[in-house]
Amino acid sequence: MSNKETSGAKQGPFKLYIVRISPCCRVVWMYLLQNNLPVELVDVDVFEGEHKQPSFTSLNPHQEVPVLVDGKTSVFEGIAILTYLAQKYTNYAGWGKTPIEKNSVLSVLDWACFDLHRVLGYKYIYPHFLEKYHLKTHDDTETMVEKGAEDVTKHLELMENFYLKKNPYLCGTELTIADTYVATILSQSEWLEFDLGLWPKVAAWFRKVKEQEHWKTVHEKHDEFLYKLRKCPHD
Ligand SMILES: N[C@@H](CCC(=O)N[C@@H](CS)C(=O)NCC(=O)O)C(=O)O
Repeated sequence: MSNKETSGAKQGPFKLYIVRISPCCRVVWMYLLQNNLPVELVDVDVFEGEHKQPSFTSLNPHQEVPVLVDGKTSVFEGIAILTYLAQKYTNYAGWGKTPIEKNSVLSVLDWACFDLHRVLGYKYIYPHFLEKYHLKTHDDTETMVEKGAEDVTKHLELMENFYLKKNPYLCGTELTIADTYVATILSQSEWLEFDLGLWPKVAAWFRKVKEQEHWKTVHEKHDEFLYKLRKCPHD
C-alpha cells in the first residue's frame, strides 16, 4: 500500500487499474462487483508501456496491475487489494465463515497467485502467444513449456485429489473468492483448448464457478480473445 494515505476514506468510488485479459485483475474486479462496491475501471495498456509511466509508477512502484485507488490510498498486489477490501468494506464476505476457512482461503489465494499462475500462465500458456515470455533460445522455451505443461497437470491432480476430494469447493462447502481466483487463472488454459477430461471433479467445479454472477461481465475480453483465436488458430 502506498504511504500517501490516509484519512478514513468513505466507500468508493474506487478506481481499479487493470488489464482485462489478466486473471490477477479480473479477480479483484469480480470481488468489487460481488460486493456492490462502486468501481471505475482504468484500462492500462501494458503492451504500450503505460505501466512504466511516472503517473502509474507513483501508484505502484512495481509497475504492475492491478492497482486499487481508494481516495488517497493506492493498494497494489491482487491479494493485498482483496484483503484491504475485505477488512475495510466487506467484513470478509466471500472468504468463508470461520477463521480456519479464512485462513484456508488465504492459502489458496497465495498458491493461485504465486504458483499456479506462474506455471500455467507464464511457463505454459503465455509463451505460445507472447514473445515477451520466451527464453533466449527456442529450445529453452520449448523445454520450459513442456515442463510447464507437466507442472500444470500436477496442480490439477492436487485439486482433484486433495481440495475437491471431499468438498464441492476449494475451501469447503461454499464458493469463496479463492475459487474465483483459481478458476479465472484456469480459464487462461482455454487459450489452448486444454482438455480437463482427466480431472472430472475439477471440470465440474470449473463449470459451477463460471456460472456465478458477474463472471461473464468480467470475462468479456477473455471471451472475445477466445473468439478471435478460434477464428485465427495460432498454429
Ligand atoms: N503479484 C502481482 C502480479 C501482478 C502481475 O503479474 N501483473 C501483470 C499483469 S498479469 C503486469 O502488470 N505485468 C506488467 C508487465 O508485463 O510488465 C499481483 O498479484 O498483483
